[in-house]
Amino acid sequence: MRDFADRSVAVLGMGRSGLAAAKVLHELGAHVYLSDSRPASELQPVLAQLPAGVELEMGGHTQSCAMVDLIVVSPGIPRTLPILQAAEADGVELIGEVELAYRLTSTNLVAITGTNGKTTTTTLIGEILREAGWNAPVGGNIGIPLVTLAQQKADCLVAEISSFQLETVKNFRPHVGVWLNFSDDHLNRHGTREAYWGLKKQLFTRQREDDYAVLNADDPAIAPLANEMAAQVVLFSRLSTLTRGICLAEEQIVWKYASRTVPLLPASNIQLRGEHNLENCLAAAAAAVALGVPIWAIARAITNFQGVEHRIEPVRTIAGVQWFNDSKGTNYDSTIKAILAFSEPLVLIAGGRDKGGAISPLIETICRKVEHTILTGEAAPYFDRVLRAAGYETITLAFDLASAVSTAHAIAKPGGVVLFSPACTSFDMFSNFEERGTNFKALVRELADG
Ligand code: UMA
Repeated sequence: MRDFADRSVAVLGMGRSGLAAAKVLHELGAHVYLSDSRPASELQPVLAQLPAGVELEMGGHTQSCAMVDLIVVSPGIPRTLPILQAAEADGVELIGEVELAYRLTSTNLVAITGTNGKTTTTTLIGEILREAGWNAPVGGNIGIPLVTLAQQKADCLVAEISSFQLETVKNFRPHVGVWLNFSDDHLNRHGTREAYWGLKKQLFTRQREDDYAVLNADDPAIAPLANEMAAQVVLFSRLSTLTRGICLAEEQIVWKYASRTVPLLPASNIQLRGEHNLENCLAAAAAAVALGVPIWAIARAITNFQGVEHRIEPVRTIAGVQWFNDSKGTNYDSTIKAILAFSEPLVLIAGGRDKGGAISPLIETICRKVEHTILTGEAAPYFDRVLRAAGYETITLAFDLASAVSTAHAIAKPGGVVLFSPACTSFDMFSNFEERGTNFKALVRELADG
């Protein structure tokens, strides 16, 4: 499976994933054909990063990219693309970069999926393992593409895995799989909630009895799977006292196994806001105990963990108003969780490109918890309409993020919070959520103190 010498491989997409796959395959001696739908004029910075010998196609994917032994497709490109469907019908194997990474690595994988909290939990698991002295590089859907890490010598690899990446796995089998939570997301790509759920489940379907499935016992879409896993199940729960697994007892995070209750750390040690972040910590602790990490390392890493950029990230306090950047709030559920993390009077800035799904829980949460909502981006008229239909009227429409920030500055009162949590993707106005969040923070830093 690891022998790619002299095989012809088409890599679709010249983004982070495709570039990484093309480089690794080229190093392994494959004939690489790299194809992107964007024209050459937009790809100049990318071309400079490519090794000589990689064959290029730009401005679209032609039949040539299907006349190969193997196609490696980037996660942003759906496998429903006609050229891909035709190639598969002709017997060409189609995989994603994560599957390629799996075929190249001999290291155990810890893979984290879920609708929300993936990045926080993945980063925290990496921190716990680092604290314990493990060499455990972190990547996948965040940061470094998994294929870049695949051939490194390591104790294990820690990877955030998205539903997009799970569309194109075949053999992928993590030693520890974590499923954090499940709610409507990416329906514009996957079509139905069931299809999206089925993709997430892919993380566990090839696991064996010496592997571990870390599952959220509180999530009705996930908990029933505990009875059908081939892997050993480690449950975590914020809401119930489990007989086995990671849960809360007398305000401690505890690990229950074989009739024993082992305290890990006081829940109050967690620095991150929100019940969802408590769940992320429980999940990370569950993955760590599955891996046999010492308790002191789990406790110390969780205690010291300050969260990741763009997730309820404190930006600054101006005249008694705290500002938070939650640009990674790219779906309704994520924004609901961010809103619920605050008890202070709240001004919310939301909007971007809507991803669809059941919006009423978000509307209900805004009506109940948010004093004033500032809407921007493509979704603004739709959010405005559904909020007003629910009887909520403290809304301001902002032309762009800069005017949203200055409006929030004028409205928020001392003791309050301004939360930027879009509930939408950034693609209407920015390249990605990182650029959007960085932009927001720059705008907030420019505000006058008084
Ligand atoms: N492209 C084509 N043909 C098409 C469509 C796109 O050639 O039909 C090209 C684009 O012109 C572009 C490239 O494909 O050059 C983009 O590929 P991509 O969208 O897969 O993006 P990458 O830069 O390769 O980043 C991908 C992940 N992106 C997506 O899943 C959309 C990154 O996750 C991931 O970090 C990276 O691989 C490395 O693993 C980002 C993301 O938004 C963070 N993920 C989604 C999310 O978290 O919600 C799933």
